[in-house]
Parts: sequence; C-alpha cells; structure tokens
Amino acid sequence: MSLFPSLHLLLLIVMTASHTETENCEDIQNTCLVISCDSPGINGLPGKDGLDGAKGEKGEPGQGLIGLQGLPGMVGPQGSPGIPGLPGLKGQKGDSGIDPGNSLANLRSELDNIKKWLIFAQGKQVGKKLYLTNGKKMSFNGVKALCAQFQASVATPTNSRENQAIQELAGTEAFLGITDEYTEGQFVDLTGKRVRYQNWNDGEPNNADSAEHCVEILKDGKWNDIFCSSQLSAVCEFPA
Ligand code: FUC
Ligand code: CA
Repeated sequence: MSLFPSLHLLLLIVMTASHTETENCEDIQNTCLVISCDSPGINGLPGKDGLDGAKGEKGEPGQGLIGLQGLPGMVGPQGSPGIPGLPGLKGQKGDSGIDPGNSLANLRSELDNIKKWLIFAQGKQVGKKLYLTNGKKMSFNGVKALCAQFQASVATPTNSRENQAIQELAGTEAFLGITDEYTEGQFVDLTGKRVRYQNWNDGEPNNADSAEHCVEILKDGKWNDIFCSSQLSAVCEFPA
C-alpha cells in the first residue's frame, strides 16, 4: 500500500470537512449576535427592490416595417344642416314663347299676315301681283324712281282683271309701265317687251304733238298716250 491516500479518499475527506464547517456557521448566524468564528461570514441574501428610477428620455423611432393601413371606419352620424347659401346670380333672358324649331314657318306666317293687312287697308292683289299707290301725282320718271325704291315696277296690266284692279286702286288718271319712247307706235313694258294686252280709248294712241310716248289709264279704265312729263298718280306693282 502507498503512503499517499488515493484521490478518491482525499476528495472524500475535504468534502466532509467543508460540510461540517458550513453547518456550524449557519447555526451560529441564526442564534448569535456575535460571530465568533475565525473564518469570514458568507454573503447575506439580496435586499428588497429599490424605488423606480426617473423616467428615461424618449427612444429613437423603431426601424421595423410600417404596418398596412387599416380599413376605413364606419360612417359617422349625419351632421346638422348648414346655413342657407347666398342667392344665385340672375339667369339669362329666356327666349320667346315661339318654338325656335319653327322660326322660319313663324316668319312666313307673320309676313303673310302683314300682306293681308296691307291689301285690306289699301292694296289690290290679282294673282301674283300686288298693286299699291301712295296717292301722289308725279312725272313718269318720278313714278319709276318711286317704285324702284321698293324693288317694284310701275303698274303694267296684262289682262282686264289687272287693268280693273289698277283703275279701282288709282281712282284717277295714273301712269302705266308702258312706253313707245324708243320706237314710235311700238308700245313696250319697262323690260322692253312688246305689250299684248291693250285697252286704248277711242282714237288713241294719237301721239298728240308727236310727243306722247307714255301711257295713262283713265278713270274708266281706258288708255291714252300722254306726255311723260305729265303729273299723274303713281301706282306700283309688287310680286305677291
Ligand atoms: C286727246 C288725247 C291727248 C291729250 C288731249 C288733251 O287729244 O289724245 O293725249 O290728252 O286729248
Ligand atoms: Ca293721246
């Protein structure tokens, strides 16, 4: 057998000695105010938690991903009515009561009415001709100029009905739109066309003084050649 105890034996001895010392000291601490042990005491138990410290500074924003936006919330309750607004601007003037879609027909109708009033008042219409007079006496050139102002011509009867209308309208001697001023004895209208209808008085045309190149309608409707410078009633002829 060796002089040195085995390793196992040594360990057993040390552990036994240490355990015995610890037991002794614990007993002493629990029962004595004075520690009489020669070896230092072991640490006591941890104390209770201290008071909370002062609040720390706000930390930096986190760096994590931002979450998705949530769904819209529920519709809130209806608010109370607002204050009434100011009056609006004045609107544009409305159109007339006439249907604009028929404006042309309406104009036509109005024009026809005006023609009827004119004829009713002082005109004479025969077919497509309308005869009008201002009742004034003037030379043949004066009558031509007057009628031309209204895009009309001097009254020129082409049949007995037209002749009668002119006679009745004039009520006195009036120039007709017929002359033989270019060729003596050859009577033409103001377009130069030879007249077919004629209603001469007995013995006319006689070209008195070799200077009668215009034509007048007499009160009875008969015709007489007369001086163009004579002052006679003016009767114009309009397309009706
Ligand atoms: C007849 C007519 C003439 C004129 C004279 C006064 O001789 O034929 O045109 O009117 O009367
Ligand atoms: Ca004559």
